[in-house]
Amino acid sequence: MFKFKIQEGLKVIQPGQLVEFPVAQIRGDFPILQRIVHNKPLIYFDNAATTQKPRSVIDTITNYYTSYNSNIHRGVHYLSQLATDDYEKARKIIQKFINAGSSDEIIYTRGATESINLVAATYGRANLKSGDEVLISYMEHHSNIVPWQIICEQTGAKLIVAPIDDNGDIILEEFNKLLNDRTKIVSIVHISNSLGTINPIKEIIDRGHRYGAVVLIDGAQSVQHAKIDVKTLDCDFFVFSGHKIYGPTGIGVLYGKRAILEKMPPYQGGGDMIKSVRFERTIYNDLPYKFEAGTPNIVGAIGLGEAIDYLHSIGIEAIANYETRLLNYATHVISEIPGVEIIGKAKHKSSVISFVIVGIHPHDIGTMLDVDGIAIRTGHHCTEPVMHRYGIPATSRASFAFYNTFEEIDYFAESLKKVIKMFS
Ligand code: 7TS
Repeated sequence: MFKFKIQEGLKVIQPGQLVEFPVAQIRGDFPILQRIVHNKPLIYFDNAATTQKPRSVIDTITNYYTSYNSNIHRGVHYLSQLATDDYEKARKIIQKFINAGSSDEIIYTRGATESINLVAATYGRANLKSGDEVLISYMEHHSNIVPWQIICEQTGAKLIVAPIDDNGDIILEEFNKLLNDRTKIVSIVHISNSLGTINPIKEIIDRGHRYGAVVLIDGAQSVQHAKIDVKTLDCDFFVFSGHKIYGPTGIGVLYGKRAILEKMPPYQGGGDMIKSVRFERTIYNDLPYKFEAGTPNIVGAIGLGEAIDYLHSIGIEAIANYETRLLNYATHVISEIPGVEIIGKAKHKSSVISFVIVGIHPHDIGTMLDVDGIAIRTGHHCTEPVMHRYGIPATSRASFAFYNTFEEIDYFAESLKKVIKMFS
């Protein structure tokens, strides 16, 4: 079925390196990759939406429910202690993973979306006033636009949007011009989910700080592809989702600098986020529990810790290297298909390829590829302003993970050619 173009792929990209990455072995770790879809082997190219889970994560979840399911922090009994230990162990794994100074700076949330909403609703509400500005970019996911719109509406602050160029890069000169003493918050995506652009976040963070702004980095598309070090970056907040990093859905992370988190009011009220409750006055809990009201996603946190351990077992640098070669190869192969236009041609890109084909609606492309067992995403990818910027309603998007192969890309390209032929 596959046209083995691996040698060609290597010639195009980095000769001699492909064999070093044990992709066949890695694929064996992901049970779902053995699936047949519409009588074809599944080719899963929708990794920017959510990633598949390795067996170790699935087993961890099963083991939790079969042997020590229990609520945390509240029980003296054995199971509760086991659950609490693993839940807190995962927090330490996450702390090390992004090099936070303390596990108290790791807040569990439902995902990147909730993490940004938390910052907007607490830090934003407490610190923004009429005339202040929140600076974002044109390539933000809706979850890094709408929470700021809501809080700007409530506080009288203004949302300012830095433009992007035709390649999908932030125009840094314009970004710099938009920074001023009124800028209180800068909130920028690290890697764009619809364009693949890798933003120069260190430069953006440093510039934001020069004007006294706090800087939030949306790492939903970056932690799984690149080593993150929040201390070196010096960002004030960093957010990501567990399900995009081979962990479960419904769990995510907000990293925040301790000094800032301590001053922030709580997000939601309820159990666990308090030290004591009197009708006259409630004393809030210490970090990180102040922001974790109610019974959390215990198994989600434990599963996320396991997912990070799994990533470590492969090595984030090896992953990044292999994914870059997949991206370069796919870019080369797809660019050669007449009629296909890639949207998002930034110099520094992650393993996302958005494209349009003149005369064929992305939904038709997605549906026809699905018949061949290929899962891609079509639509605006929750980045409607990006679509408006390029004057298109939607794109087709193939996004790769380290379990994808060069052969899959070949098969995808052949399938795409069939789609074009059918519509021509
Ligand atoms: N930020 C970015 C850059 C994203 O890509 C996404 C999700 C989010 C935030 C929100 O993450 P969530 O886990 O809280 O939903 N992006 C996508 C996508 O590209 N396709 O489906 C979800």
